[in-house]
Amino acid sequence: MKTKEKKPLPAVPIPNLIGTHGGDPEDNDLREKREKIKEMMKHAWDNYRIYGWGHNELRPIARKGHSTNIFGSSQMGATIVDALDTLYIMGLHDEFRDGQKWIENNLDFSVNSEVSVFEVNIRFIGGLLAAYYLSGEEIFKIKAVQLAEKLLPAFNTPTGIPWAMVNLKSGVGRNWGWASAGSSILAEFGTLHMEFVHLSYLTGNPIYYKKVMHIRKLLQKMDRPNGLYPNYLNPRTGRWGQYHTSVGGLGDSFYEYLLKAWLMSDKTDHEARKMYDDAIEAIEKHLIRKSRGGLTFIGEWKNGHLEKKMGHLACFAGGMFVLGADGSRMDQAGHYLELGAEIARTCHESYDRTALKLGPESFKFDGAVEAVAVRQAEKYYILRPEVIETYWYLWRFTHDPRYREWGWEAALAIEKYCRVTGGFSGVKDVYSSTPTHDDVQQSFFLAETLKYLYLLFSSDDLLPLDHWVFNTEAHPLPVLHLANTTLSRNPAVR
Ligand code: DMJ
Repeated sequence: MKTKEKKPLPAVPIPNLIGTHGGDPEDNDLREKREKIKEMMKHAWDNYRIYGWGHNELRPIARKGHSTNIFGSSQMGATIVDALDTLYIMGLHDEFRDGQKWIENNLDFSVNSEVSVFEVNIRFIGGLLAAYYLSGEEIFKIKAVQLAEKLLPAFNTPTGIPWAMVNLKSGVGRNWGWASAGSSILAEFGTLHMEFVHLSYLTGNPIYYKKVMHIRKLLQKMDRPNGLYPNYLNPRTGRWGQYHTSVGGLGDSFYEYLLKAWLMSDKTDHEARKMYDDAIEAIEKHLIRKSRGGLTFIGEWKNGHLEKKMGHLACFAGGMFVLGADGSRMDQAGHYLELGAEIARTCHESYDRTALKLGPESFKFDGAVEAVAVRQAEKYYILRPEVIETYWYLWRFTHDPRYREWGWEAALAIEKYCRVTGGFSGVKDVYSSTPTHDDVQQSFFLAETLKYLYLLFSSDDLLPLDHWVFNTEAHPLPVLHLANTTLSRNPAVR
């Protein structure tokens, strides 16, 4: 390791960390289920360790490394970083140490590689910060800060809204070619807040905090059609692109981070809570409907028209609604608990109405069609976590046994149809009883899907929600007990 990398960061008071271990469930049946999830994690990790080590992801059938453009052109060990905290809470200590060693010796951000700012933030910075808080190992904090420094040039735009991609070496940024009118994406530039606040907290350097607060202030000043945030914003002009609003892809985690900014600030960041409440009110009014068959769904708003289609990604919102119930405007806690439960039921139906009992990427509500994918291109399942994530939040807040039952159904289906000798793979068509595999083991399967399943069969004292807030990649970050506006109570910032 270079000496530069050993530069110590200022000492800051570490929040009181509660519930980092254990969570042993109360009865045998639950213990067995939890053990099974741990075994699935071992299978995913061990095969990645053998066939994909250091690559970003694994091709479990070809048994070799895999990557996509979000990680750039270099081998950054995305699966290692994303999996660390899951290994930690499962007590897989040898595997955790193996991952740590790889990070110490190999994880290098001085590479000529163009990465997604959002993906690298949620998976790498989020993963490294969570590993740091859980284990106390300084190396994770140091690496998180080194990477964050490399992301900062992405904010050098006329508005301060960051580019979607940045070259880690040159600092040159640009946007996705497919995004409306050269725009940056709401769910990308709006999903930096949690990690950046923690970076300022841990380093004493306010720059990260300033960058994300600038984004917030700019958004607050803008007009919103029907109170809705469009998914596209041009970083050169500061104008919205296409009027498309969704709680699924392109919009999703922006809303999640407004709520979680408030929770992470020990409920002192009232500005974030207000933005969340306003946004959710408009979403309920314009995007949420009940189907003829009585299923509540979240559609997509496109240029004044509601498309009755819900993505797997939007299923996370069931969990978000229950997480935000306490503290809601005019004490509508009961309403949001109910809404979260209805979304969970709809998403469960989208799983139940398939041959594999795994949900499609996107499903429709159109006449007789309810919660079913229509286009072939929307029938795939790529090991995504959102439905299980919602089951887990519903379980924590209601203790209704149905959520554990539904989670177990999903775990069995993953085991039956996605498990292959060399790991776990997505499937191309959930309506076909003889699945074709896509041959990708996504890093979020280890970071999120298996973590939420493990937590679902653990007792609530493992990572309790009044002390931990999960980033959008399921990396737990502790609640910070400081005033949201100045960070002034952090001695390192004075
Ligand atoms: C994850 O990388 C994150 O949850 C992100 O917010 C969107 N979805 C993927 C997994 O489906």
